[in-house]
Amino acid sequence: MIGDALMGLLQPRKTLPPKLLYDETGCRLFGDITALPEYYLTRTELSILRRLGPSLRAHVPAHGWMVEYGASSSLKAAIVLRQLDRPAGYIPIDIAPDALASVQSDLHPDFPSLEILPICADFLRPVELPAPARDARIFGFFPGSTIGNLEPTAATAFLRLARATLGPGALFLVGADLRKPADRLLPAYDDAQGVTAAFNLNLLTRLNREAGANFDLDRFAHRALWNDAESRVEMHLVSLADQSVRLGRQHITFRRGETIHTENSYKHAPEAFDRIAAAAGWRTIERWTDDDGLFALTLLGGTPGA
Ligand code: AVJ
Repeated sequence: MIGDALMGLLQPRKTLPPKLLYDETGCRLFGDITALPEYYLTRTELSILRRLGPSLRAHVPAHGWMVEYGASSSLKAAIVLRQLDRPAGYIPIDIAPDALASVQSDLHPDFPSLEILPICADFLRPVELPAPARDARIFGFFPGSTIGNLEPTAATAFLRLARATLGPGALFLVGADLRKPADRLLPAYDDAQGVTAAFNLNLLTRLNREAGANFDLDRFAHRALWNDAESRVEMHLVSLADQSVRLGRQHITFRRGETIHTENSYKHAPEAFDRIAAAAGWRTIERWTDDDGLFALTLLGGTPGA
């Protein structure tokens, strides 16, 4: 972890890997973010998922297996599984072993005959499905707009990898936030209560605790900005002074106003999303959005030969 952090902080334009945001406190704060009035993403995605019903069932074969990328809670899986035709199995993939254990124990009572085989892994690396799922009809599920954290080339690489994991006949339902005016986007990443600020700044608290750093939390501030050319919201931590910070044995200097770029949230227009998916061998079968066009769930299927 120190290695990852240090590498980013020694670049001319300082960055920290977004996955470091999600320690225990970070996960709790992100949970708080999803309930904020300004953070429309989670609540909008849930409303779309709840209404998929027959239109999803028309595409997904009975007795299939669902594979979920980034399964940190059972909420969305339960909503989707309930709308599928007698699903046989469910494979949640997540890096957090505790989250996986509670997903399994939360789902079991409601789906007693569903075979649940969790995989603890970083889904940006190749994952092999367990034997019972190998000859099954596979339905991949990647909710939450997590794909928006990835630059377009990385998103394509991920989707290509997912296609290899899920197999040529698989379907893949991917949630992604849509492009929209900055005055709607920015409050979602810079809320009035300061929860997102606490989430971003917690990264420094974590480095102080786990990487022997001495960031002064009063000398950095949260900043969210809309990068229109890249079509993404960026989170930064701005240095409020000229200062030097220790990280392990290194000293890192900051000029006043210099930032550490901590996260990107890409907002793809539907055509842009389709292009990214097509470059990875997927074609768009159907797309569901809310009435306000805030968020999209896109059902992908394989392109023959790709
Ligand atoms: C978990 C990546 C979907 O980008 O909206 C929320 C993370 N960062 N507020 C997002 C996040 C700041 C979130 N994702």
